[in-house]
Amino acid sequence: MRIDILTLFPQMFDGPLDWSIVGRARKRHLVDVRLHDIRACTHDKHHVVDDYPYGGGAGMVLKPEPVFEAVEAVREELGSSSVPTILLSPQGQLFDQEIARQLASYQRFILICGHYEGIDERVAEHLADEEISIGDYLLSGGEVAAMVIVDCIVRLLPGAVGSEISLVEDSHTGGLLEYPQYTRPAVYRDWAVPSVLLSGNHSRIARWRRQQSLLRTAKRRPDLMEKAVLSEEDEKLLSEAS
Ligand code: 9D3
Repeated sequence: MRIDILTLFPQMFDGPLDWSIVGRARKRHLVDVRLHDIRACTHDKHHVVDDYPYGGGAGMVLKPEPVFEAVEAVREELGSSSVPTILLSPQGQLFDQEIARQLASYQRFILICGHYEGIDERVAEHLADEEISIGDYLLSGGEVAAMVIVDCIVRLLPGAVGSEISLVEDSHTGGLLEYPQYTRPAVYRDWAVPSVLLSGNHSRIARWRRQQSLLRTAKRRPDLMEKAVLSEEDEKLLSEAS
């Protein structure tokens, strides 16, 4: 997979994508992440990338020309005019695991990071294929959002994570929160690990974990509970706890 990231601040990406799963995936050539400085696509003496908003108002707006040129340069380098191009913006579709899986199936795509107070709307209308937001809060730019998306997608690539984890997790938790985990020591500062986990009774442990997942999802994320598909056994585990 190849991901081209267009940004005014390529140095922000020094570090975050060099470690852990993403760093290892890059070293193993499972993914090629390339950064492009949008400012390099200006042709005036002062490399101006922003301008005042038409109609007035506070702040500056990222000009369309350098963004269009930066995307077109990448598309030409890749020899394809149809590389999926995603604009990161607070107005975009909410990023979730389903969108991550969809992007993970692409051979390549381009991420455009906005900054300043916004970006000329013609980028969203005539250059980008999709607009994505990572959540309902304001960031100072799309860079951190791009890092979130790259991290999330790279760990879905075959070979990026130990196969056990990637295969088991989604199917097993079925949209519920995870159960609590513990490791040694069995007692730390007077806080004991739940005794069921030390019992060696694997079916009891499995039931307890499932029950914990159900209970904490119901309590903390009722929105996920509405979408979850529950078995009769699940309903029993939920009701016996209350
Ligand atoms: C909606 C706010 N805009 C109206 C004045 C200004 C604005 C603020 C912050 C425009 C862009 C930004 C920078 N944010 C992103 O580029 C961004 C983002 C985000 O802020 N939250 C969640 N996901 C994303 S993806 C890109």
